[in-house]
Amino acid sequence: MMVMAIPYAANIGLGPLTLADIFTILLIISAGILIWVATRAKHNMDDSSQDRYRHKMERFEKYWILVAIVSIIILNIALVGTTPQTVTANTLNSLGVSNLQTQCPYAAPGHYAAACNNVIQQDVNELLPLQNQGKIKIVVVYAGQWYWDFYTVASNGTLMAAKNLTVSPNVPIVFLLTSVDVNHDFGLYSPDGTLEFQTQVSPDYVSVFVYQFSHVGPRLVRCLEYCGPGHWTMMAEIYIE
Ligand SMILES: [Cu+2]
Repeated sequence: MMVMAIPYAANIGLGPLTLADIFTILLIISAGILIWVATRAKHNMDDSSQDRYRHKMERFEKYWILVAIVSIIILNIALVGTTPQTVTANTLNSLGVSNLQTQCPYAAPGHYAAACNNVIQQDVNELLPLQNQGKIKIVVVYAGQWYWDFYTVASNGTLMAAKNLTVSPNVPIVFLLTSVDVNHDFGLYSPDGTLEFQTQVSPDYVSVFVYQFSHVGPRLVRCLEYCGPGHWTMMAEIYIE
């Protein structure tokens, strides 16, 4: 089987830990500059030196804003092509898939699942030939207060409830996710507690997310959007083997 590393940000050394490190370092630098500015601000300056001081600080402020803007631009450029949305779109495009539906017909609360069933089945039918050729694996996820229901797809397109969902590494998994009630967020953690990816799961909408696992082992799914008092119990496991 061909091993292809999907270039997620997390896979190119910009994972959550590194980003936390960068954030901490920037925080310390910012605090240092704040303290430096505060200790140099004199209370009892005469008018002319106060004017000069104000001008100096105004100039400094402009440079500081420029640093922030340039940093944001550089970070955005560095992440081009590696955001999950781009990776999902590129992977599907390279497989010739362009017709996936995401918007379900309008439904009243309590009827979201029924409204999205047809959309999910259409998407499944569109993806089915690829799964039957072994090029992808389809996983359908229904989220609700407070559970995750997983389904795999048989070769004829029938959804089958998966009690212990097991998928293979090194095959793009196409997740089709929807919610039967409120907004949830599908967060997937590797065994060492690193967040591998997360994607929004909304009622009346089908989220499409492509991910390829590179390591075997169990994964923990947690809800990352507060969805009521049982939110913290909303956990499930997926096995990669
Ligand atoms: Cu939730």
